[in-house]
Amino acid sequence: MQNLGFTRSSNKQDHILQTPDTFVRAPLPGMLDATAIIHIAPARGAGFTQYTVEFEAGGSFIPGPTQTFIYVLEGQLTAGEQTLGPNHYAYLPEGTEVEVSAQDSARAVFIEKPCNDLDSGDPEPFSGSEQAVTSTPLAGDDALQVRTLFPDDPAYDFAVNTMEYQPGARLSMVEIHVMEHGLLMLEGEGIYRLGDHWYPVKAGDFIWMAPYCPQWFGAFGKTPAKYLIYKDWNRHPLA
Ligand code: UGY
Ligand code: MN
Repeated sequence: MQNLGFTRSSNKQDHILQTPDTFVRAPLPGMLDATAIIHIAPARGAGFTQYTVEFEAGGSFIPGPTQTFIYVLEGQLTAGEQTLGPNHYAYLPEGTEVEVSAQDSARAVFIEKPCNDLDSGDPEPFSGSEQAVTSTPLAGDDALQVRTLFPDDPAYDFAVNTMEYQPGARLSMVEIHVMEHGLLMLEGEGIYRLGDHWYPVKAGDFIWMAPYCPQWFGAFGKTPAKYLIYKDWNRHPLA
């Protein structure tokens, strides 16, 4: 498609908006009939990686030894003993070696973070279905529901949540905080404020927010907007 150099994607000092027209695919070690879209990595200053893996039918991937969170977007994956369908997730602690494979084509988010373990205990593997998690309203707003996918346990040094906004719902404040975010729009659309820019965003878009990036979201359209969001968590900033 000829777009004459136009894109909604943007790469600013404290944030990135990456829209699907600018996604670049490349294989990673351990992949067979699969490819990765690396959304964010330490090369850009992040403390984690987030990428989408696209599996062809029969494709497989053995992630590296870093602790890894997997969230299935489409299709079905087998990870070791487990079968993960759409909206299912799994966490693999550091050092786990598991082959992730797809009988038919599938897509999944992979998030990896070097472990900051201190003396907080060993993180255990877990898995689940996002839809089975009870949601809680953010700051008492029933129109903005958060699902926390990680156990509430200091052994885990990052968190991944989903946030679902009814049309018209919005964050009650502009947040500015030390944690960074990797965010994938799963459904719907809205306006994201990042730094001093306001971007129209929709399902399929990826956003990275550096520490202290001013951030705010408001949903529009006729259906809910929902995103998957990573943040570093549970550790002192000097750790
Ligand atoms: O968890 C968060 O910091 C979340 N409220 N941030 C965001 O949605 N941009
Ligand atoms: Mn935030």
